Amino acid sequence: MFKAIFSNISNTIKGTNRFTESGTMNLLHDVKVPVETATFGMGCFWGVDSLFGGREGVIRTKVGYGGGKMPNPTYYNIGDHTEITQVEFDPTIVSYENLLELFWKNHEPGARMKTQYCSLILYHSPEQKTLAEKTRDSLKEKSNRGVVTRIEPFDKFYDAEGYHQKYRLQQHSDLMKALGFRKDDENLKTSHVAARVNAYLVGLASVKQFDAEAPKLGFNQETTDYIREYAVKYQGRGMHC
Ligand code: MHO
Repeated sequence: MFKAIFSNISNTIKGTNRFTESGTMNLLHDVKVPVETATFGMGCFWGVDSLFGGREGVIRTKVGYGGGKMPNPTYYNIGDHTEITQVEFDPTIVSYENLLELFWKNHEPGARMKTQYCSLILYHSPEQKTLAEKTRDSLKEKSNRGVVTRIEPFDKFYDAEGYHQKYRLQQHSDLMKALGFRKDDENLKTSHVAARVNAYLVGLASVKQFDAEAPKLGFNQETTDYIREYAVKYQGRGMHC
C-alpha cells in the first residue's frame, strides 16, 4: 500500500520536472576579469540581451532604459527613454569594434522607430565615440536608405524590471530552478552563466561554441543536454523579439 502511493508521487515528480535533484553544479556565475562597458539600443531588448550575451568575451549583460531625460522610467512609463542593453566585455577577447559590427548587422539602422525601439549607441569613452561614428559613416556610404542611429554620451542606466532580465532563460522555469535562479532573480543581471544560457536557448550562439564551453560553465550532463537541444533547434534563426 505504502509502496504504491510512493511510486505515484515519484512518477509525478519525474513527469513535471525533467531535472533531477542529484549533483549540484559548480556554475561559473562570476568571472573576475577587468571589463569595459558598451551600451546599445536596437529594438526590443529581449533579443539584444541574447545576441550580446552569447558573444565570446562577453562577461555579463543587463537590460534597462536610457537615452532620455525623464527620471525613473519603467516599462509601462518609459517616457523619452529607449530599451537598451548594457554589455560588459573582456577587451582582450572581444573588441568594441566587434560589438559594433554585431550592432550594425542585427537591426535596421535606417528605420525610423518610436523612441522606445530606436537605434542608439551610448558611448562610454572618446574612443568608443570615434569608432561608433566611423562605422556609422562607412555604413552610410554603402547604404541607400540612410542611417538614423543616434550616437550620444552614456549618462544613466535604469535597470528594467526583473521579468525582462534574461527573458529567454526565464521562459524555462525548470532550467531556472536547476541553475539556482528564482523568478526575476537579481543575479540574472550579473551571472555569466545566465548571459550565456540566455543566448544558447534561442540559437544566438553556435552549437560548436556551446560544446566547447559547456564544461567550463559547470553544467552537469542533463543540463548540458537540455540547453544543447535548444541550441541545435534554433541555431542560426537570428534575433527576434
Ligand atoms: N512585442 C513585445 C515587446 C516586448 S519588449 C521588451 C511584447 O511581446 O510585448 O519591448
